[in-house]
Amino acid sequence: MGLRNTFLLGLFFVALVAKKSLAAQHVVGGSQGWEESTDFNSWASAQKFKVGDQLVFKYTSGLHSVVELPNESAYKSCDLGSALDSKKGGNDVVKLNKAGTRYFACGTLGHCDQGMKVKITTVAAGSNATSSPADAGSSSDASTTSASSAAFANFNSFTSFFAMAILSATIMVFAF
Ligand SMILES: *[C@@H]1O[C@H](CO)[C@@H](O)[C@H](O)[C@H]1NC(C)=O
Ligand SMILES: CC(=O)N[C@H]1CO[C@H](CO)[C@@H](O)[C@@H]1O
Ligand SMILES: [Cu+2]
Repeated sequence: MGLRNTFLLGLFFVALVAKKSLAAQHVVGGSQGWEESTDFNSWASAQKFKVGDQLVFKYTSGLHSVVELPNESAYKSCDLGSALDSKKGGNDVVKLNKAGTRYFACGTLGHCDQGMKVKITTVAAGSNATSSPADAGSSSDASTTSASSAAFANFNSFTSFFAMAILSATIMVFAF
Protein backbone atom coordinates (compact mmCIF):
# COMPACT_ATOMS: atom_id res chain seq x y z
CA MET A 1 0.00 0.00 0.00
CA GLY A 2 1.42 3.38 -1.02
CA LEU A 3 0.19 5.18 2.05
CA ARG A 4 2.11 2.87 4.35
CA ASN A 5 5.35 3.36 2.43
CA THR A 6 4.93 7.12 2.49
CA PHE A 7 4.38 6.94 6.21
CA LEU A 8 7.50 4.78 6.77
CA LEU A 9 9.56 7.15 4.64
CA GLY A 10 8.25 10.01 6.77
CA LEU A 11 9.27 8.22 9.94
CA PHE A 12 12.73 7.64 8.51
CA PHE A 13 13.22 11.36 7.92
CA VAL A 14 11.90 12.19 11.36
CA ALA A 15 14.47 9.79 12.82
CA LEU A 16 17.24 11.46 10.78
CA VAL A 17 16.22 14.92 11.89
CA ALA A 18 15.95 13.77 15.51
CA LYS A 19 19.44 12.29 15.42
CA LYS A 20 20.89 15.35 13.70
CA SER A 21 19.38 17.70 16.26
CA LEU A 22 21.33 15.94 18.99
CA ALA A 23 24.56 17.40 17.61
CA ALA A 24 24.76 20.83 19.20
CA GLN A 25 26.23 24.03 17.79
CA HIS A 26 28.20 26.08 20.30
CA VAL A 27 28.59 29.77 19.44
CA VAL A 28 31.97 30.49 21.00
CA GLY A 29 31.62 33.14 23.70
CA GLY A 30 27.82 32.96 23.61
CA SER A 31 26.01 36.17 22.68
CA GLN A 32 29.23 38.20 22.99
CA GLY A 33 30.89 36.02 20.38
CA TRP A 34 34.57 35.84 19.48
CA GLU A 35 35.65 39.23 20.89
CA GLU A 36 38.50 40.46 23.10
CA SER A 37 36.24 41.28 26.03
CA THR A 38 34.59 37.85 26.26
CA ASP A 39 35.48 35.61 29.19
CA PHE A 40 36.08 32.37 27.29
CA ASN A 41 37.09 30.34 30.34
CA SER A 42 33.76 30.75 32.07
CA TRP A 43 31.89 30.31 28.79
CA ALA A 44 33.67 27.02 28.02
CA SER A 45 33.30 25.62 31.53
CA ALA A 46 29.53 26.00 31.30
CA GLN A 47 29.36 23.98 28.07
CA LYS A 48 29.41 20.29 27.36
CA PHE A 49 31.19 19.49 24.10
CA LYS A 50 30.42 16.13 22.54
CA VAL A 51 31.80 14.39 19.48
CA GLY A 52 29.75 15.55 16.49
CA ASP A 53 29.07 19.01 17.95
CA GLN A 54 30.20 22.15 16.17
CA LEU A 55 31.87 25.35 17.27
CA VAL A 56 30.88 28.57 15.53
CA PHE A 57 33.20 31.55 15.82
CA LYS A 58 31.26 34.77 15.18
CA TYR A 59 33.20 38.02 14.80
CA THR A 60 33.83 40.97 12.54
CA SER A 61 35.95 39.70 9.70
CA GLY A 62 39.20 41.65 9.49
CA LEU A 63 39.34 42.48 13.19
CA HIS A 64 39.91 38.93 14.40
CA SER A 65 40.63 35.46 13.10
CA VAL A 66 40.66 31.90 14.40
CA VAL A 67 43.85 29.88 14.55
CA GLU A 68 44.11 26.38 15.93
CA LEU A 69 47.18 25.67 18.05
CA PRO A 70 48.80 22.23 18.33
CA ASN A 71 49.12 21.75 22.07
CA GLU A 72 48.87 23.13 25.57
CA SER A 73 52.30 24.80 25.59
CA ALA A 74 51.66 26.60 22.30
CA TYR A 75 48.30 27.66 23.72
CA LYS A 76 49.81 28.95 26.97
CA SER A 77 52.57 30.90 25.25
CA CYS A 78 50.36 32.10 22.36
CA ASP A 79 52.77 30.63 19.84
CA LEU A 80 50.85 31.65 16.72
CA GLY A 81 53.72 30.50 14.50
CA SER A 82 52.80 26.91 15.31
CA ALA A 83 49.21 27.30 14.04
CA LEU A 84 47.68 24.23 12.44
CA ASP A 85 44.91 26.10 10.69
CA SER A 86 43.62 29.63 10.22
CA LYS A 87 40.16 31.00 9.45
CA LYS A 88 39.15 34.58 8.73
CA GLY A 89 35.55 34.46 7.55
CA GLY A 90 33.77 35.86 10.60
CA ASN A 91 31.35 32.94 10.83
CA ASP A 92 33.68 29.98 11.06
CA VAL A 93 32.45 26.49 11.82
CA VAL A 94 34.72 23.89 13.40
CA LYS A 95 33.49 20.34 13.76
CA LEU A 96 34.50 18.47 16.90
CA ASN A 97 35.01 15.11 15.25
CA LYS A 98 36.79 13.26 18.02
CA ALA A 99 37.29 13.25 21.76
CA GLY A 100 40.19 15.27 23.16
CA THR A 101 41.33 18.84 23.75
CA ARG A 102 41.73 21.46 21.04
CA TYR A 103 43.19 24.94 21.34
CA PHE A 104 42.02 28.07 19.51
CA ALA A 105 43.29 31.63 19.59
CA CYS A 106 42.85 34.88 17.73
CA GLY A 107 45.54 35.48 15.12
CA THR A 108 45.43 39.28 15.38
CA LEU A 109 48.64 40.66 16.89
CA GLY A 110 48.39 40.87 20.68
CA HIS A 111 44.87 39.49 21.04
CA CYS A 112 45.89 36.01 22.22
CA ASP A 113 48.15 37.55 24.88
CA GLN A 114 45.18 39.62 26.06
CA GLY A 115 43.28 36.37 26.64
CA MET A 116 41.48 35.94 23.35
CA LYS A 117 41.86 32.17 23.29
CA VAL A 118 39.84 29.16 24.26
CA LYS A 119 40.51 25.54 25.12
CA ILE A 120 37.82 23.02 24.13
CA THR A 121 37.65 19.54 25.63
CA THR A 122 35.38 17.17 23.71
CA VAL A 123 33.98 13.99 25.22
CA ALA A 124 32.62 10.90 23.46
CA ALA A 125 28.99 11.36 22.43
CA GLY A 126 27.45 8.51 24.45
CA SER A 127 30.11 8.50 27.16
CA ASN A 128 27.73 8.09 30.07
CA ALA A 129 24.90 6.25 28.35
CA THR A 130 26.44 3.08 26.90
CA SER A 131 29.54 1.25 28.02
CA SER A 132 29.84 -2.51 27.76
CA PRO A 133 33.28 -3.28 26.29
CA ALA A 134 33.84 -5.39 29.44
CA ASP A 135 31.40 -7.96 28.00
CA ALA A 136 33.58 -8.56 24.94
CA GLY A 137 35.36 -11.54 26.43
CA SER A 138 33.55 -14.58 24.99
CA SER A 139 33.44 -15.60 21.32
CA SER A 140 34.11 -12.85 18.79
CA ASP A 141 30.78 -13.67 17.13
CA ALA A 142 28.76 -12.93 20.27
CA SER A 143 30.61 -9.71 21.13
CA THR A 144 30.12 -8.28 17.63
CA THR A 145 26.39 -8.96 17.83
CA SER A 146 26.01 -7.41 21.28
CA ALA A 147 28.01 -4.33 20.30
CA SER A 148 25.88 -3.63 17.23
CA SER A 149 22.62 -4.24 19.04
CA ALA A 150 23.75 -1.93 21.85
CA ALA A 151 24.45 0.78 19.27
CA PHE A 152 21.01 0.22 17.76
CA ALA A 153 19.32 0.40 21.18
CA ASN A 154 21.15 3.66 21.87
CA PHE A 155 20.01 5.21 18.57
CA ASN A 156 16.50 3.92 19.19
CA SER A 157 16.08 5.43 22.63
CA PHE A 158 17.02 8.86 21.29
CA THR A 159 14.68 8.72 18.32
CA SER A 160 11.75 6.70 19.63
CA PHE A 161 10.28 9.66 21.47
CA PHE A 162 10.19 11.73 18.27
CA ALA A 163 8.94 8.78 16.24
CA MET A 164 6.10 8.12 18.67
CA ALA A 165 5.14 11.79 18.70
CA ILE A 166 4.87 11.85 14.91
CA LEU A 167 3.10 8.50 14.86
CA SER A 168 0.37 9.69 17.20
CA ALA A 169 0.03 12.98 15.33
CA THR A 170 -0.38 11.09 12.04
CA ILE A 171 -2.98 8.76 13.51
CA MET A 172 -4.94 11.77 14.74
CA VAL A 173 -4.77 13.41 11.29
CA PHE A 174 -6.19 10.26 9.69
CA ALA A 175 -8.78 9.74 12.40
CA PHE A 176 -10.34 13.21 12.23
C1 LIG B 1 53.81 21.79 20.78
O1 LIG B 1 53.82 22.13 19.41
C2 LIG B 1 54.99 22.83 18.99
C3 LIG B 1 54.77 23.27 17.56
O2 LIG B 1 54.34 22.23 16.74
C4 LIG B 1 56.19 21.88 19.15
O3 LIG B 1 57.36 22.54 18.75
C5 LIG B 1 56.30 21.48 20.60
O4 LIG B 1 57.33 20.54 20.75
C6 LIG B 1 54.99 20.88 21.09
N1 LIG B 1 55.10 20.68 22.52
C7 LIG B 1 54.66 19.57 23.11
C8 LIG B 1 54.81 19.53 24.59
O5 LIG B 1 54.21 18.61 22.49
C1 LIG C 1 27.16 5.16 34.55
C2 LIG C 1 28.41 5.90 34.28
O1 LIG C 1 29.25 5.48 33.50
N1 LIG C 1 28.54 7.06 34.93
C3 LIG C 1 29.71 7.92 34.75
C4 LIG C 1 29.32 9.23 34.10
O2 LIG C 1 30.42 10.10 34.02
C5 LIG C 1 31.00 10.42 35.26
C6 LIG C 1 32.14 11.42 35.04
O3 LIG C 1 32.11 11.96 33.76
C7 LIG C 1 31.51 9.16 35.94
O4 LIG C 1 32.05 9.48 37.19
C8 LIG C 1 30.36 8.19 36.09
O5 LIG C 1 30.86 6.98 36.63
CU1 LIG D 1 41.13 39.12 18.01
